[in-house]
Amino acid sequence: MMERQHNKSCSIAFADAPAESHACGLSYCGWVSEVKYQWLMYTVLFAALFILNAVSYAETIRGAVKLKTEEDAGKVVVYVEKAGGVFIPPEKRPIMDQIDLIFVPYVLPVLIGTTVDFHNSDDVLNNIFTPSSGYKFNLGTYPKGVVRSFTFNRLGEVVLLCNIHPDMEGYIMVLQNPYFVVPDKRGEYRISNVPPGTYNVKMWYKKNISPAYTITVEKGAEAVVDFK
Ligand SMILES: [Cu+2]
Repeated sequence: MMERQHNKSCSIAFADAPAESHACGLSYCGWVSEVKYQWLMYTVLFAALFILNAVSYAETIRGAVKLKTEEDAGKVVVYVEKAGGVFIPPEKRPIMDQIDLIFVPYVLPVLIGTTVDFHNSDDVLNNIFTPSSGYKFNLGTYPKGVVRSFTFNRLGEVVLLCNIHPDMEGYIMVLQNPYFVVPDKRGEYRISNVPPGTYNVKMWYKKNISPAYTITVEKGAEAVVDFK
């Protein structure tokens, strides 16, 4: 076994190393391995703290929406009216399905430019059309398993109807930025990673839009907006 000499000038840590810990192997010294292990642990610890910090203190808009029933939760969209920046529509297309003669979800908020896939999960034919101004599309009548798509390039609400089943009604909400969310069943919502700035926050609920709440999101902080 070769004894490996430490260069005392290489670092303070080396110079302070206890002599008895210098039992060395052919290529690595056990004490050096121990120091490396400690540095690795420190690196992992700092990385974990950094990630935890980023998660805990990322800018967020959160709050609650007062709902009459749990079912209403899926009929609400909370969104930032306008935000600066260039926003790329998601590659993964969101889905609007038809299940038991109901549009699912009731409302699908999307970033402008998003292509939505329209499914039919029913054993019967369904149709999708809209009379909403600016679109007036009809995707036709099609059976289970067929998927048709549409790209939404105009802002605002798009009502979805089925010309076979008059009770069917759903909505696409086309929004200017990706800072939107459908609250959970308790009416609570959280919009994460909103850049610091001042925004108008609104709530859409069954065709109605609330007045705007103007809030300022500070760096590393949360802004709370409750809709009553
Ligand atoms: Cu239908």
